[in-house]
Amino acid sequence: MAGTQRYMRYIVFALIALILLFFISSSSSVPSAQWPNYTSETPADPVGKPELATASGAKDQLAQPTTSPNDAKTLPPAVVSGDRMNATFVTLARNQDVWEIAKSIRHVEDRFNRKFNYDWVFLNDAEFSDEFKKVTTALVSGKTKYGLIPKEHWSFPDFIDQDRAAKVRDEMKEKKIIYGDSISYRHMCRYESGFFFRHPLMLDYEWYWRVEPSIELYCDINYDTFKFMAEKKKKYSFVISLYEYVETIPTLWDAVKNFTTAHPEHIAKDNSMKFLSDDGGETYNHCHFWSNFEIGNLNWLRSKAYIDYFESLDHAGGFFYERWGDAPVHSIAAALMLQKEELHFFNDIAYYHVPFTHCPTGEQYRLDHKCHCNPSDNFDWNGYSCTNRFFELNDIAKPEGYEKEQ
Ligand SMILES: Nc1nc2c(ncn2[C@@H]2O[C@H](COP(=O)(O)OP(=O)(O)O)[C@@H](O)[C@H]2O)c(=O)[nH]1
Ligand SMILES: [Mg+2]
Repeated sequence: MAGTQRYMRYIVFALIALILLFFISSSSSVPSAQWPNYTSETPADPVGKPELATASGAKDQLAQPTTSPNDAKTLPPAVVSGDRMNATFVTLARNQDVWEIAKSIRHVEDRFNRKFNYDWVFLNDAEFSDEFKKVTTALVSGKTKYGLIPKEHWSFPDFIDQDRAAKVRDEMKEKKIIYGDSISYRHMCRYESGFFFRHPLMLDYEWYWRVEPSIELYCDINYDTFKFMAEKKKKYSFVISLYEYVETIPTLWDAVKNFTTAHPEHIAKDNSMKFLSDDGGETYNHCHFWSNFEIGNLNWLRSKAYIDYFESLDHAGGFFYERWGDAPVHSIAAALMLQKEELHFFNDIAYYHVPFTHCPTGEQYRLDHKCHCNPSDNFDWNGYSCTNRFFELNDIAKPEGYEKEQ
């Protein structure tokens, strides 16, 4: 009996010891994993912060604040509060462009529009497919609208001599001029020059931002660019400028001069002729703003001045007898018919359209806005860019650090 009692006592002791051990092991002597607190207002400071016992790499990062530059303390609200402008994105595309425009949308949404939720208008000379609509609607945070281009805006005007136009296409093909033999590219350039802003879906809006398939944005844009345009009284903007292929526009400047002679009332007094010409307007230097990116004012494009300009050029026939691009057509209009203060260069919108990159000059800006472009790819200060002229004509100081990028 005494032996059994002793045996029972051993079992009770062993049980108590086990329970005590369990409590000790689950108490503070072994630290539990904790997330660092990024919500405080002061920059991440390792002193007094709980240690990360689970990941030694993360612990090292906290010990060296310089290696942890993301001191955005709180996540910004998902959507910026306040009013919106009467603005939309606009894309001209074919159904087969769906996956390339999907990439562009993703860039635009991630860097800008998820915070603003602006609408997006898609235009096409054929009906959009269900797939195109489904994919793009899923990606855009604002409303999406799909428009069919009326036939008369995407065909040869009756004053065009078909034989002459066909001959030009053959010659340009021989000379290997890019898109030289393409009919659809010519309709596209003419449409972007004179019609997209008059499409019924676009009539609801005052501001547009043009987006093409396969473009990229490299920095966060944390303000409403449309509001900026309105508040600063801007009408047209660009990120990349360059020289046009001469072979595509041999008589464009003559047509422009005919227009300015016929309509001197449409020419702005304080214009940007110096951007276009080095001899006071006698000849064109071929500088233009690259129109695959544009943020601009639709009312300006719908104005009598611009419509007179477009109709005058259209009747000159160069969209078909040459291969006039919408970039020089828009640029010449903006440079001559707007006051120079109404044009804007968005240094802060980091952009890529094959083959050129605009990566903002200024390291601090790039770091603050989480840019992922390589500054050595920046085209602005390259000899083939016209952006330098824009700075000189407007007498504005070039961004700090530009010399290093020349
Ligand atoms: N609907 C439609 N869109 C077109 C056509 N050709 C070009 N585009 C669009 O017009 C824009 C310019 O065309 P793109 O091929 O990018 O020309 P590039 O940038 O000058 O090489 C893009 O938004 C294209 O999606 C066409 O035949 N039909
Ligand atoms: Mg393109």
